[in-house]
Amino acid sequence: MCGTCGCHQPAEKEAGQSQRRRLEVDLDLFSLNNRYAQTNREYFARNSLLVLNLVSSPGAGKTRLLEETLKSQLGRIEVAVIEGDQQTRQDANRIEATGAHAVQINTGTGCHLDAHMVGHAMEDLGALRNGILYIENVGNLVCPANFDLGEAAKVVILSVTEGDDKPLKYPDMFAASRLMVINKTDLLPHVDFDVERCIEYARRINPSIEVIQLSATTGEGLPEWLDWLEGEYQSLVETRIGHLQQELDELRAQLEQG
Ligand SMILES: Nc1nc2c(ncn2[C@@H]2O[C@H](COP(=O)(O)OP(=O)(O)OP(=O)(O)O)[C@@H](O)[C@H]2O)c(=O)[nH]1
Ligand SMILES: [Mg+2]
Repeated sequence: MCGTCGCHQPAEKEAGQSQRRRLEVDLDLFSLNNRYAQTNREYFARNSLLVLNLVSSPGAGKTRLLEETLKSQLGRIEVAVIEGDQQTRQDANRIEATGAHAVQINTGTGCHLDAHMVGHAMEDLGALRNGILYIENVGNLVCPANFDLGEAAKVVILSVTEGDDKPLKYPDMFAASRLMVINKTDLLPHVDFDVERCIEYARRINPSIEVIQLSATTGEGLPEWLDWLEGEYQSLVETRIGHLQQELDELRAQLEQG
């Protein structure tokens, strides 16, 4: 049962005052989260960090994809990972085995990370700037959709063993994501998963969602994912340079006037 977002509540059975009270609590929770998310976003922008929130069902391959990604990026790009799981530090250990810095957050009964938890985790990653921060959210295709962590984008990972109907059944997550990664394509010959149908469903929910198909295990499709990441990082750097240039121009103008 979720201890924090109230997603376990049978809302349709509630009525009158208790339903209104529940709505007020939810609104408070989301507005508080949004304030922390905004603080995180400003911190990430000041430190030129591209922050991606990886969301999926349990076992879709988030950690495996991160392991392969980090092997390719370490030494070229500053990277770090925040790991969210209910229990254990198994995923953080896997990430650290690649040589990357990882911070594990255990949510206990909670079914998602929130912006406050991420802000605290940043205290352990204080030296990280000018790079990419990956946040692996708790494996859950429902609640993480509703919580802004201050990230640049959510990336939903769907593995072909889960069924091609997931975008229609869990629309909030696909609506909230910029990119859908279809993982475990090496298993396509063995499962009943129609890639085109899945993409059509996802775009019915979110017409602008981007799609990359890959297998984290065989490496097929991985270059496209790495190019996407580096493209996102490059545009963040260019935006940051633009802002700094603007600040410099304003300062120069002030000095010339005074
Ligand atoms: N065949 C195949 N297996 C994969 C692929 N990617 C991941 N796996 C396997 O799927 C299982 C789950 O992978 P994880 O990376 O632990 O999944 P996760 O999304 O991080 O799981 P949670 O953190 O528990 O939500 C592991 O046995 C992986 O080796 C893939 O592309 N192909
Ligand atoms: Mg994992």
